[in-house]
Amino acid sequence: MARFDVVVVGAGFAGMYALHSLRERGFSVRVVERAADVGGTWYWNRYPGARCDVPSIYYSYSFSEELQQEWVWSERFAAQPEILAYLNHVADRFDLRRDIAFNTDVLAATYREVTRDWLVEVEDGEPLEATYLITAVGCLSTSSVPAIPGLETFEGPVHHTGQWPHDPIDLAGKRVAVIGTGSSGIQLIPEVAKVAGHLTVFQRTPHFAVPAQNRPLGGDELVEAKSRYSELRESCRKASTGTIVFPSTGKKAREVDEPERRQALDARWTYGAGSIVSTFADTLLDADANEVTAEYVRERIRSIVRDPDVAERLTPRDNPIGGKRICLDTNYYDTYNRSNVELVDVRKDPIAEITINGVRTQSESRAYDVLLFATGFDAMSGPLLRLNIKGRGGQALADAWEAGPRTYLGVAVAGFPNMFTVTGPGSPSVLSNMVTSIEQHVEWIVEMLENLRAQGKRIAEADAAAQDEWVEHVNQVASRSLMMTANSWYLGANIPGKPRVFMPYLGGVGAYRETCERIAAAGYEGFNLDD
Ligand code: NA7
Repeated sequence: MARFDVVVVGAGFAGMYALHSLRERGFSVRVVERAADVGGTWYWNRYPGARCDVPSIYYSYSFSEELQQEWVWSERFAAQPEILAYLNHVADRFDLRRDIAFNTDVLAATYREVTRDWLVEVEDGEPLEATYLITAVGCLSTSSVPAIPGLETFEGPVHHTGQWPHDPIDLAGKRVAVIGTGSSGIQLIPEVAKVAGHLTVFQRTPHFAVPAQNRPLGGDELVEAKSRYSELRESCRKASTGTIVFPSTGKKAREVDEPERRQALDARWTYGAGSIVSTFADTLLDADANEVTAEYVRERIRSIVRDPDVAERLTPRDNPIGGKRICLDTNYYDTYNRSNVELVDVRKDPIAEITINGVRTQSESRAYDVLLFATGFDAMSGPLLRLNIKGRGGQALADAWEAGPRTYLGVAVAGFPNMFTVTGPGSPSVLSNMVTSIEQHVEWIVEMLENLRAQGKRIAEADAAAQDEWVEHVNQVASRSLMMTANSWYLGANIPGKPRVFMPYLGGVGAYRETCERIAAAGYEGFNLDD
């Protein structure tokens, strides 16, 4: 059986960097990846319009000065093909593929108490043994397709945005249905509308979207950023979202008069990106303050969408703005002014079934050639639970997390020695620039393994009491935010039966990094270390 110091699961941004860092420090590593190549999220989410919502200058690795200087981003927000090309470049440049087993899905990962190591069983391959298990599976890699009666009977192609085929799908002139209007749907819909003969969008909850204001990155802008890249990266590491955003006014919404309010919101609407949510200091803390920004966006929707009835259906009223992840759009609302686009509100007219040639709602049957699901993911805990992990005493992670994920710092789990979860639940992860958070986690984990090695220790396990305290802290920070009141995937609300627990840590990337550093400096406080 092949034996390694570390088995890493996943070859996206996190797994690739973990491999590089560990190898540089002399650990033997094998990465297992279920896809045929590197890229993670950017390998799978190839749907038309797929684009990052963090500026490309910041949504990239900072660990290599040469890499960040040589790579040329063409747009403010990079599209999926460019990010995937970047990750392929990284894989080539650092010769990563030789230690990655592709097309290798993990069936089970089991901690063996006698040998004090991990056994990783994979489909169609030899099992692997390793002292340490690092999960780098991403937060949004388990697609969720709703169980709609009759789905299996549909005779045309059916695709989910998170598992988009590699060969182009011909949508020209076709009758297309898109189900779901979160970030993925909002990016996909304008692209489909341009080519489809007819597009029906099945919407359950309207989401708030603001214009991305994407644009080509002028040569000067990139050159200027590169000339002070280390300073920009340092700011990202300290920032609460791990990226540089349009700064908040720092004022409460009700502290400013109407002209100043409007001017502040206009500035952020024109600038683009999600910073509209932080225009005022209390947007996510006070429901009345939240209404100020929410109403501003609602007014914008009404001014873009010509049919008042459609505009009203597109207007979010159920959730505070920012309660769900704000979507960045390019011509999303304007798409509903096209004559080939129709919007169905499935709360008023629920989908009853999918038939061999279409979708039947309670009031109407419509025929389609293609069905596209943009229905999201079993987020954060989903990708970890599908690994079928068993820890000390044969306890399944699924059982330990029956009432929702519990971790220490989002990086370790009591009862699961020598397992580390990159951007796991309980860390800032999806509330941040993922690349900043991934680098921080990987560096922290690798440093810990080096420390263990230097001390002649082999085992690190989160202490149950330290974990309880961390979970309590994560919940307490979340309880202050209006994000707790939205039915979002942050809370698992999109998956029927999933425990309602706020999974990411809202304390901010900068403060979280300081906590992790303090814990490391104190000899990995909250971990039980053993020889
Ligand atoms: P999201 O944000 O979870 O959006 C999924 C969408 O699919 C959302 O509009 C859901 O409505 C809708 N949905 C889910 N199930 C159904 C059913 N059964 N019927 C109708 N509509 C349904 O996933 P995305 O992929 O868009 O974005 C995920 C993240 O990726 C995003 O936040 C970025 O970080 C990148 P709902 O709102 O639940 O009523």
